[in-house]
Amino acid sequence: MAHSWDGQRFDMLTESQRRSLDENGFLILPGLLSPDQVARLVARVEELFASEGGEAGSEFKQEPGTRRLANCVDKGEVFEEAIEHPVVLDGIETVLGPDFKLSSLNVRSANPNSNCGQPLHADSGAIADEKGYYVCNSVWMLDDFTEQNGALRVVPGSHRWGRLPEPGAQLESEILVTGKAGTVVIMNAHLWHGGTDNRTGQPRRAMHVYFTRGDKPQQQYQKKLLSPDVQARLSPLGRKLLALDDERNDALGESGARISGFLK
Ligand SMILES: O=C(O)CCC(=O)C(=O)O
Repeated sequence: MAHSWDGQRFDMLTESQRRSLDENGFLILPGLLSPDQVARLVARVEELFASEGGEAGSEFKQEPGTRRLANCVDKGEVFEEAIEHPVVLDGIETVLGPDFKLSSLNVRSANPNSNCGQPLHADSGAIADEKGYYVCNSVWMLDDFTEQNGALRVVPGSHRWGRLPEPGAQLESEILVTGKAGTVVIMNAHLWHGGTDNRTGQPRRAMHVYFTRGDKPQQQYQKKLLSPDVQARLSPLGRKLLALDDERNDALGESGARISGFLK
């Protein structure tokens, strides 16, 4: 079945893509965004870095060697649109099942010539529980990810191991995820992964549209963070994805807020 988003039609994931996501823990979707969509996202991201300055990312975490933004749904319609991408939502549902919501929407830019490589980790330090997987991320490449500029590394299949990596773990089976700007990677966030050093003179920018299962707290409690204006103009799907009318989410409140896989 096809669905439209921002004027384009998209086919949903095939059975073989779903199987690959299930087995490997990630799925690379090249060309999901047009050059124009990437340019709009990059323009807004750079405006925010300029206006937020040293505060950028502080609603969540700041990270040496990088620039970060947090709470992005509140910071531009391009981000409100992003959370509704039908193919991304299909990938998230493949991992989490039908009961899921946005956990956070953050941006991470690996600085030029920086040792900003991250330890292998699972997002939010999450280990699948008796109901299964409960965190799933999507990594939107706003620049090409290359072997040199701080691409994502992943350990295929590690989401099925039911444990977290030891500090400093290095595995021969890890691979680098490269691709062109406009590629989106659906990533079971229990998968062991991390950013790598940027050895080029240009930033490597990515957007992380991060989801969690309905019975878990959001990393950033959206109902408290979103301005009344943004809340008022959201679509019914947007409200649902942000859990704005969800008493269960209100009860979970801020209990999971600001938990990272490794940043203190
Ligand atoms: O931006 C990346 O390449 C990965 C970032 C990541 O895994 C994180 O910040 O937890």
